[in-house]
Amino acid sequence: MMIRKRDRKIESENVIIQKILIILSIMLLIASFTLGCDDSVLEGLADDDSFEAKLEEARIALDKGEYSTAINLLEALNDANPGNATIQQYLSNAYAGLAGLDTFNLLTTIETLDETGNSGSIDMMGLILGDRNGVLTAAQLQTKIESIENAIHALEGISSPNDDHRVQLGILAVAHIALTLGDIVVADQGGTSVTLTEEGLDSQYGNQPADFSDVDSDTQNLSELTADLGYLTEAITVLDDSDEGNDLSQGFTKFKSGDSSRDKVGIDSDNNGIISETDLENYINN
Ligand SMILES: [Ca+2]
Ligand SMILES: [Ca+2]
Repeated sequence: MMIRKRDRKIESENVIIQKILIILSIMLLIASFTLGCDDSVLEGLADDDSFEAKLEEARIALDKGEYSTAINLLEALNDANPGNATIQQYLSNAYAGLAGLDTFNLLTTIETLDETGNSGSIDMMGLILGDRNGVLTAAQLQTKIESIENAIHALEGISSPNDDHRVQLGILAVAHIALTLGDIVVADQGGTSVTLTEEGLDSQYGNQPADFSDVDSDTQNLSELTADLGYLTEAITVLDDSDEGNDLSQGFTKFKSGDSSRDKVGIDSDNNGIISETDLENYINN
């Protein structure tokens, strides 16, 4: 009897340890998705009060949505500490925020992307970056493209990107593709604004097929769009492995490769890993 009791005690201790381990691994998972709040990266630099204080100041500015302040602080920090992944990620957050994309709160942004409806279409970005109908002026397109490019370049500077960085880069890539396509349509059709939704872009052309052969190559920016496609593909791989972003990975996959249930082609309409002028025309036309 004594032995059985002890067995049972050991058994119940094991259950408790298992529960603690499960809770710990859930906490770790959450922590990996809220890297913005992770202070462990500061460990080696803890004795540098001014560095830590400035980084904290930037973090607070990011959290308040004071992106220009954050950029000024972080650009200075980045110059003084080249190659620091935390600074580079924060800098990317700040530039993305300036464009209207809150990558500092990555999980919230993932949820918002899921909720913008028409998952898999350009609408998920148009409705975040534009007004409530997805409308952006030509001037807004220019400044947002520039900010998103700065946000992408900041992350590209990270030598060993982790999963958070890859997801962030994928979201930025979709934003960059959407804004660039809007810019191409404005260059092609004239006008002072564009509705950055599937329906809005389609309505610009009516029954006429889109033809971008007369849009200059700087505006089309095809090599950067192909790089975006690569980042999008990497983000899908990361999101597929996480429960958090499963809906988003499906939306991204449809945006990339098409949605047969709606007879809609993807932004890489022939799925060859390269974005061509024909891909962009096909996306509008089909
Ligand atoms: Ca044309
Ligand atoms: Ca292609």
